[in-house]
Amino acid sequence: MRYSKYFIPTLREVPADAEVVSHKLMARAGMIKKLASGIYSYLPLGVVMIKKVEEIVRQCMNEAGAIELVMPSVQPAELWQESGRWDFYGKELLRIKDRHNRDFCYGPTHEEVITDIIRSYISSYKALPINLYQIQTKFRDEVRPRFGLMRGREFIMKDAYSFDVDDAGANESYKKMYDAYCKIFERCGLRYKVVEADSGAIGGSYSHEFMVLADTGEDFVISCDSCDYSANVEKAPLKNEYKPFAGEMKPAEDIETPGAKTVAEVAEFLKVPDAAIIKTMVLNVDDKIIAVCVRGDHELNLAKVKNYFDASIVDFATPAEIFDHTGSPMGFCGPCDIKIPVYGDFAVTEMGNYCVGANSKETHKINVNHGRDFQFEAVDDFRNAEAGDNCVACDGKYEITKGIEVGHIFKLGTKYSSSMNAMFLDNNGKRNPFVMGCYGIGVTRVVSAAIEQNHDEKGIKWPVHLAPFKICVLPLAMKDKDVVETAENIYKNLTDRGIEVLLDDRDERAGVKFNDAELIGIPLRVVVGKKTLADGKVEIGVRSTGESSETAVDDCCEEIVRKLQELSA
Ligand code: 9G3
Repeated sequence: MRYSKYFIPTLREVPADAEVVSHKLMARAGMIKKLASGIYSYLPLGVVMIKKVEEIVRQCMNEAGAIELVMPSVQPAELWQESGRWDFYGKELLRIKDRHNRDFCYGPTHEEVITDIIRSYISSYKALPINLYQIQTKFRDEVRPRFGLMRGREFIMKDAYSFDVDDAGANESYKKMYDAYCKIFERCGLRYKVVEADSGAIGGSYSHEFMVLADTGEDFVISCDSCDYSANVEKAPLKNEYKPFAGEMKPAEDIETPGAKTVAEVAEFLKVPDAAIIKTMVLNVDDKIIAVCVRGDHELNLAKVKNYFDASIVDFATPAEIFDHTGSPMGFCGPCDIKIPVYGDFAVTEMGNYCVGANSKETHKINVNHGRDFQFEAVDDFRNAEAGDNCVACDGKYEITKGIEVGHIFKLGTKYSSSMNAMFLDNNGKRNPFVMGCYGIGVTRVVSAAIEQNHDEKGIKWPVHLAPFKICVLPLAMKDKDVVETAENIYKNLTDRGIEVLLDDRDERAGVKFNDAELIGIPLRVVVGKKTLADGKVEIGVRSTGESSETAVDDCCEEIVRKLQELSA
């Protein structure tokens, strides 16, 4: 490709709203351009990268026996009303009306559409299992889109759906996708971890997330330092290894704590550690108001609360709900003398003589003890796991790393087939709902994640197999006939070998050409300058190591092919 005939609008400056390096570099390297919040145009270099990831995904999905189709991005409300999800989702579901004033949504996912397709054509177990997938644009109206393509509102997803006769079959389909995903991320050259995940609102018996390890990841991955257990922090379970408090219970006492509200402020005021305070969170669990107590230095895990109560919606209670049910203003809730059931995280069982909110403004109770001053309905695992916690699977310790979720696979059970009456006749002639699985990969997010893992201060450092161009040829003096002719010959020689080459034939200074080549991350460069050419030589530079060497013009193509093979190993 000739730079002068292509379109790579590189930028010196970083867009103001770019916070993470992949967003900064994709904007500066002329790969994306923001149209609106969370909505991006994929410029030519961005499209090349997206197609490379799609190609890897397509190959592995086809090898796993999945079949490609494409479903519409605009979906009729009727299907979502059948599945019961039309009223379940809030503002995240972008709803639109057509000219006849009929309700539609811009597809955030396609369980309803694929189930409607299957129920129209498949009615016998003989046609199962089947796995259909698409690579398609999705829209989710995220409340805070950020980090460029990492968390956009419009994005490209590969979503696959499997249909089996029973749970055993569904497990096989799930395993095939699990293995295909490992192959996909290996071929993308990504360092990733598979973690047990919380299957969230869509039910199903289990799910796994594929996490690319990167500091800018928004998800927290808990992994054991001894065994290979790892899980999303939403799911990572904790052992109940706490001994009940057996110390002497001191008399409880209300004390004024003016100006102290947060755990840190109260701990400071009372000169006690955070761990000697209990936080009482008032929650709305499917419209039931309850309280959950966790130790002051721990974090409540809402996903665990939701799973414990098998609830659809769990949220923090509003100030009004808190006042109605505890008589307390926000921030002073405590477990004593309130009309709602109180639950506790395992860790609070070994606490005694601790401090809690007194359910009145700027007042706390000290030397409180459960069993005497209030009762727990139950204690269970309600907090986030942390680094240093004991692993549930062995006697190792948990570690915590940040990850970018690039893939998520779920067993769905019959959630959609039952609600949408998608049935097949089994080998006894009995009607059964399909047993489903669904499998997503964030294609545009994979491009961001690859840059998060492959960059330096000069720009992107594409691994060879992902690079949009393997080599760039940089003639430094566009007015010098020898320089231009030599560069053209090298460009032609390499292109004729089927290698993706970018010839920077712009009439620009050397520095501009070097900077752009480094910014867009091309693995190898061939510099054709007057001085070295006078000795019949050109210079070959390696992006990943910064090393460069001079080579005779006649040998340079062989040398480049050798270096490419070296880098691809
Ligand atoms: C919605 C909106 C947002 C959503 C969903 C529905 C996430 C929704 C879960 C999934 C599960 C799998 C197939 C591919 C892999 C993931 N966010 N999910 O269902 F209406 Cl607004 O999408 N779907």
